[in-house]
Amino acid sequence: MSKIHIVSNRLPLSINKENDTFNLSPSVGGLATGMRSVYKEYGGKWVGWPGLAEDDLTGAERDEIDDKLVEEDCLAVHLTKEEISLYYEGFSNNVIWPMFHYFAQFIDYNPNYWEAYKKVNQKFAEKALEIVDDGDIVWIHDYQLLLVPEMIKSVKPNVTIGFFLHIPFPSFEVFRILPWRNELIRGMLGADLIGFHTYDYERHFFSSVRRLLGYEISFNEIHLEDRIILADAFPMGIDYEKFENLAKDIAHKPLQERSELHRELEKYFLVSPERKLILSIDRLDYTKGIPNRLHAFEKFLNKYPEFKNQVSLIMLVVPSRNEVEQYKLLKSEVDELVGRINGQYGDVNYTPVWYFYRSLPFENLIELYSSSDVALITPVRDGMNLVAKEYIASRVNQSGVIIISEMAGAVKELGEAIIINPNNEDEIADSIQQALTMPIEEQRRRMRYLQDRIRRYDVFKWSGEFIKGMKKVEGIQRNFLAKKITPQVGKELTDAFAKASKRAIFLDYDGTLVNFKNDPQAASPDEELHNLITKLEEDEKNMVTVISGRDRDTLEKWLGNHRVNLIVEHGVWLKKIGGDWQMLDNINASWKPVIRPILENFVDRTPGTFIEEKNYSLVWHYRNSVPEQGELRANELKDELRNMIANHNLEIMEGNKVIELKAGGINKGVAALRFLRENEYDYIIAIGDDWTDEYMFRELPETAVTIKVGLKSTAASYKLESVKSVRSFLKNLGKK
Ligand code: GDG
Repeated sequence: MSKIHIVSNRLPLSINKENDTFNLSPSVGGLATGMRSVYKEYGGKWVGWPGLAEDDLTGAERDEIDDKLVEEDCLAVHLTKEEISLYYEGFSNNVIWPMFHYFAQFIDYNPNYWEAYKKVNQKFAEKALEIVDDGDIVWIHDYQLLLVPEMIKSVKPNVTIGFFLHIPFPSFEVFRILPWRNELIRGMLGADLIGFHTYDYERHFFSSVRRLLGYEISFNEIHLEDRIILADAFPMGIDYEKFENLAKDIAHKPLQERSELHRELEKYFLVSPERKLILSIDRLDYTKGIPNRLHAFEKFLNKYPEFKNQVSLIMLVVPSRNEVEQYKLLKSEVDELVGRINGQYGDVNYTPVWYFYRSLPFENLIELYSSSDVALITPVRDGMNLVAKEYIASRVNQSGVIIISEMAGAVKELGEAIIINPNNEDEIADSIQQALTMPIEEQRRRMRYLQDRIRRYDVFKWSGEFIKGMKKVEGIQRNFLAKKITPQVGKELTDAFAKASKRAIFLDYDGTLVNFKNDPQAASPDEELHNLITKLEEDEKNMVTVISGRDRDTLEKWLGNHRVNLIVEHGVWLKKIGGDWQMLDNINASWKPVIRPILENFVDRTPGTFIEEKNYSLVWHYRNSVPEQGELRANELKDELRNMIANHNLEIMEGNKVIELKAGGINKGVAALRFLRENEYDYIIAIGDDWTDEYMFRELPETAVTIKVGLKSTAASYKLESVKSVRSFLKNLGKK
């Protein structure tokens, strides 16, 4: 069984020094809980930073920590203070964090951060490579390690890599601002499966992949030169039972055993049974919408004065990144707002906002969840938000209402919650009133649905689904690679070629012999290609035919000096070696003036597109358009032409970023067969990349060697990944 290893910025253990020895204790976070079950079950290791600066440790202390971690199947990546400051606090938290949460104004474009980020990502990758074997699975987590997938893949291509992003992926218009955007995307594309919390983050990622790197995406598959990658949404869950069980225990605890916090909460309700509590829990972060929440609560008290003395907001704010300027400013803003509200609306018996600026033990957290009537979650951006799910799991009597921001990933699964826009204070104030007055039957009805859903898709299901995804992508890649010409198969093909005495060689041009260029006229043959063709044509046993959708003049100009046959415009024209151009069929072009204005209209409406006119066809090129718009317009165009093609006996051919209209019944398959009828061949080989070549692959006799360039599904018997691999394959044939 293949092992599954985890790589994340932090190891799932906290290290404390007591009496000169180091003790490890497990972290309680959701990721640690979910992943611990995974790497233990699959016999893998966890690679990450232990949380202490390397410069604060002696060599012996470092070894002691490493040994203790090994017992827990963990491997430490040690970081110096400088690395922590530049890679973690710098690039991760002052560049990626604000950027991915749409706070571009807070980005610190410090090139030293980027250099450190690359270096430390390399350290993580190297540590992982120490333990990863071919066939293993590696699951990498989060925004601190975006470059690690590629760093591992480039060294060990036979390892399956999963990457999960815990924060949002921003829209392309925001992501493009980053100077290092291409490198980051390339880093992520080292993975075989890329997971996001929601489909929206996934589609933003696709859009950046398309626009920055030009890769094709069909459904949720990204087609790289030599691999297929899957991306998908996996909304992260929580350890539901842990919260539910502890909440049940707390509910049944005798009074004298309850914690101090719990007793304080009970006292609050003793004043009047009508009293209610609203709860919020988050790290002190500008993404969490803490000031928005306070403003809205103030508005609520002002608008609904009957709730004064009856409702308090408990705000647990966990200190975070307190050295950073924005966080310091936020802290003062929150302190001031809390002071203002308590000053204005409070009295000796009533505190409107209970403000805890610290973190609390897990048990207290559950006490807060169980005692609060409403959870008020108002982030301006949040990848998921587990607090919402934890509140649901802790409501064992099924009362309670969630108010949640539409900007939190969790909202997609919480349709029964009250959903608000975090910038709309009036709406939040009214929602608080609605939540506080919601009849208990209604609360239970909603809570039951929420609990069913969150219980089902818990953190174990989440990790299980992600692992299933990694295995699925392994299968897809195996299928796609099944037809790939391995060195062994390549040798068999060239040996058979060597034995043959008369060989017909059909070669498509664009995407097969040369790479696509933005300007089709710029794809002329280079010296290597000329030499390659010369080598093939010199052998009397070979009959080389370049079979292309190109027009006559271009191919004649580029290849006219070679001893090759040319079939162009997908089979309309043939020029045999030493002969003149002849038309293979009697075709008319009277339809062109009717169709051309339609294509022109599409050119006008779609920047970057243009028309190419051949003798017997018209082509609309959209390679240079905005990719999504190009695809959309291509579909519109096909729709619009569908009615006209029957009347004119035309055919629509969809090539690589082109839509071509030409007379029906003519294609590369028909042309190749007709050509073969004139002579006997004992070896036929055809190589092509797009679906116009599929006609050829289907029509040729079964004994023909048909080769598709690229990874898409095909009728051909074999596949080569790229133009480069076609050239080296042909070079080997040329030696025979
Ligand atoms: C990132 C994304 C995404 C909070 N205070 C205390 C405490 N907590 C625990 C909560 C909860 C966790 O911290 C916070 O989880 P979130 O999901 O709200 O946020 P981030 O930590 O920023 O996480 C986020 C998440 O990754 C998972 O993918 O949801 O969007 O930003 O579990 O219970 N725990 C204890 N005491 C506290 O005072 N013990």
